[in-house]
Amino acid sequence: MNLNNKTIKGGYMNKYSNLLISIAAALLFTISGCSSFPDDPEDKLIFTDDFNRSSSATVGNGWLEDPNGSGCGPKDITGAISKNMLYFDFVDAQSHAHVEYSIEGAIARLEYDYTPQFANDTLTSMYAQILFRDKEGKTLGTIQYFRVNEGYEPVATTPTFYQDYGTVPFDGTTQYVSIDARKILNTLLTGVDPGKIATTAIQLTFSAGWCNTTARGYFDNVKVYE
Ligand SMILES: [Ca+2]
Repeated sequence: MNLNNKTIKGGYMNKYSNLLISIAAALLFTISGCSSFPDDPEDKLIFTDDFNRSSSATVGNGWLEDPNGSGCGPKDITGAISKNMLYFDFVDAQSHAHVEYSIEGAIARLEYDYTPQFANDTLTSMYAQILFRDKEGKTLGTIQYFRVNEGYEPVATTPTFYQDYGTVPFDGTTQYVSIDARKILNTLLTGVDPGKIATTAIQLTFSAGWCNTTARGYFDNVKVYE
């Protein structure tokens, strides 16, 4: 779903539908005693980061930073905080940089926004990975939500790897993502034993395939549910 969908969806909300929702929420409160009204009542929000903090060269709030590390040009590019978002800024660079946040157990859902701001070449991508790991830290299975401007082909699903593939313009439009990790784990990652999952790592990656790529992008509003 992109921002346009969000806007269209919001456009349907008139005062009457708001009233109906209020009545429905009031009924739910009465019946269940539940004060919240989540999308999926089974999912519980366990981690959130809106990156609303001072601009900084480091991301903070428990995120590990992994620089691009290889390829042409500078090899020390990491995430930063800019405009109250997580920011990646490649200038004449290559390869991929990511940040990672680790959570105990298997997560149910990951949501975030991202803005592919600018890219001067193809093979520029922004993606999230959900890595299910055992107690030794070995990755048992991976969900990858992959978006590239142009040039990469989809990667086939295996019992331990699932890719949601798509193309996206680097034109500054904010995109919303919701990944049903529990469903993918239970139905597609058939090679992963859920009982062996000790931690889930969330990785947010910015990647440039060509030398001399100048590209920028933001991630924001990360929400993790269990
Ligand atoms: Ca923010």
